[in-house]
Amino acid sequence: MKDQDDGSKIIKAVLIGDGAVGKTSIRRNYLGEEFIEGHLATIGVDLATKRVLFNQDVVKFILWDLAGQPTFEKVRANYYHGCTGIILVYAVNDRESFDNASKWLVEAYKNMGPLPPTIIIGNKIDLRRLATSDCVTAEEGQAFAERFIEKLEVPAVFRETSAKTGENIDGAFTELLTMMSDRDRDKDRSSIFTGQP
Ligand SMILES: Nc1nc2c(ncn2[C@@H]2O[C@H](COP(=O)(O)OP(=O)(O)O)[C@@H](O)[C@H]2O)c(=O)[nH]1
Ligand SMILES: [Mg+2]
Repeated sequence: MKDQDDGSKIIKAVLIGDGAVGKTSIRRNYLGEEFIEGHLATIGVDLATKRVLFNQDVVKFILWDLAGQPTFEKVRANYYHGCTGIILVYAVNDRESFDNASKWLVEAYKNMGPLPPTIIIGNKIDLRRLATSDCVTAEEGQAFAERFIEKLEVPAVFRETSAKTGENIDGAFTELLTMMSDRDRDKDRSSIFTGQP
């Protein structure tokens, strides 16, 4: 956790995943903004902030919303820095976005090293019952998350959401913030023993 000039704390997390899976919509829903039906591709990077309770402090939570297009890879690289949480999103009705999920973690790893607490989100569950092609199941999402946790030893949870109906969005962020604050507290505790800042 970083201190700003005015002494207040900030924490940062980054939204990653293919284009059009709903990253911006998830962020908007979390911030209480209305759902937009059309897709306006995020250009480069967007930022949103919210005040949240974090280890008994009110802190500024910064969410980086990165453009998913491969052409923005260089732009994205800067924004991973200093993030202590990841929100990885795919859409349940877009199998390719699920297949690409591990590529996103590889990109994050390239830029951050060992990964911070991560929430893996299967979004657009409201579309599952309408879908004509086969959707990614909750079991597949959970299995992917478990493989990831085991392989990289990262605290991670899997949740399914709808940014349209708002289902599970707040819960997903609460889980992420809990993992992030646990990690932060563990760090503080270990620095007491080692004397490291
Ligand atoms: N039905 C439905 N549509 C969604 C959901 N989330 C996003 N969308 C739509 O999917 C498109 C892409 O969303 P956007 O948030 O811009 O995706 P991003 O590129 O990942 O930021 C938009 O047309 C949204 O309205 C959802 O949970 N359900
Ligand atoms: Mg976007």
